[in-house]
Amino acid sequence: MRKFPEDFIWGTATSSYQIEGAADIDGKGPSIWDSFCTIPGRIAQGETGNIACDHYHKFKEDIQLMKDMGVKAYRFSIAWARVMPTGKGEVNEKGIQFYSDLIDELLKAGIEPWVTLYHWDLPLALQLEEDGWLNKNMTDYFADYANLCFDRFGDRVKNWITLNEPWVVSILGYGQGVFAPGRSSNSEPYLAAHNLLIAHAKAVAVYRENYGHQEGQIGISNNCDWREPLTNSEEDKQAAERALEFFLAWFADPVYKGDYPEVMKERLKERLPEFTEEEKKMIKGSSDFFGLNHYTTMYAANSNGEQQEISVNGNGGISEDQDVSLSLDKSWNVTLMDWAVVPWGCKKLLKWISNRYDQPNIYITENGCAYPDKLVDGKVNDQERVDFYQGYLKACQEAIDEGVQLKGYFAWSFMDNFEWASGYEKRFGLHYVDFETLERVPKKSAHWFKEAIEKNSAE
Ligand code: GBH
Repeated sequence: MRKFPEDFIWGTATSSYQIEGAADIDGKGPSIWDSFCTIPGRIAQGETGNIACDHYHKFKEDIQLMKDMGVKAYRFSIAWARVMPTGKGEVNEKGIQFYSDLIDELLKAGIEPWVTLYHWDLPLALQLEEDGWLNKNMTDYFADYANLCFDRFGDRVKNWITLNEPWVVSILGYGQGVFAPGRSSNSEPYLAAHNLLIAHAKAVAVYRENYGHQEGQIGISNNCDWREPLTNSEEDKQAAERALEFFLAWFADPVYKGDYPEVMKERLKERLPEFTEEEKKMIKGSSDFFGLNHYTTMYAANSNGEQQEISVNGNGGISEDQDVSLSLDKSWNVTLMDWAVVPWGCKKLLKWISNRYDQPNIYITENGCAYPDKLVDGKVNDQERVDFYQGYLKACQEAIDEGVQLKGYFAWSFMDNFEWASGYEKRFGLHYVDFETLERVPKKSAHWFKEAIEKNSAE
């Protein structure tokens, strides 16, 4: 049996707004997601994260379930507005206490905390008073907030992720408007992304300058789906490459090479902001590892100027800027999100990253799938999810065999939760959650994952 490296990190992941609930208790301030969910028509069935999985009150039970699964690491995010209700200045000690207790409980269970500072739930005050990520001031507020987290939790937290998926924040939040703050523009995504990158780099600088003695690692998690050329034509190959550059290199090139990809500069002209020389220096090298969230694959073809409609599903960016049209293969299985299950796309993406960025240490900080799970006689037989994980993890093993420095893998998600604009219908969990009783039940996939961890293999 082929095994993962000895020190491979097996983990599972969640985010604050999707699981915590307790949206306005113990001094928490409102976030842009609290506000976005109140707008009619934005969220399926008008759902909200007000209660979600009530993890705020059930975290000990949840950590016990993680321990039962044998995970070595747990990736969660801090709700900025829980620790800083208006996003700046005043600190909410009860919020600090919650995360402090969570971290202590994890360490007691032998589980390493991997903490994301920003998984989309911006304090509402920063949106209303500062215009959110369109304002450069945000970069300093974020660095101050990061400083607070390093100061209070860094004695125990050794793995930090500044931002989760700035692509989603920019494209879905400022381009397509399907996520908070719900803006639609063809230039704002590039400005929001620019400020997000600078905010990330400032937080990393704070960590490295003031918290070196904590001896942790810090990085950013970007999402990218694989783009496979539709045909062997040179045009389609270039289209697929271009799509990956607009998707991932948009964020990763600044971090690894110090600037945006040429193709984006050429095509976007003045819509793409420029980094100052000082900013370039600060951003280059600002990630100790390559955090990757990966879900699916699509074919890419040169669209020859034929404009694709902007998909509300998130199609890899603003398509007319890329001049790429995307499609699926009819033979591919799809999940409940209509995302295709293509394990070889994961392997190809890992190799693409490895080649382009000189073999960085990579952690897959999210990978997973939604299916219409049913609880029957106290059990959930989610064989499709077992197959999904087995397929993707085998692809990871192949990538490692071919030289990719993949150091860990976090399954999304630990439990069913608030799936943003899709509400609670789309279940991504290894644990089933009954949203009436809030009872948690390990699915078949949780049992399978436990065995894979024990064997240190997906075979
Ligand atoms: C992650 O984002 C989030 O970090 C997490 O909070 C969320 O719960 C989880 O995914 C599941 O959605 O329509 O075929 O073009 C996922 C980012 C970007 C992945 C868009 C899929 C669209 C595929 N997603 N991409 S397609």
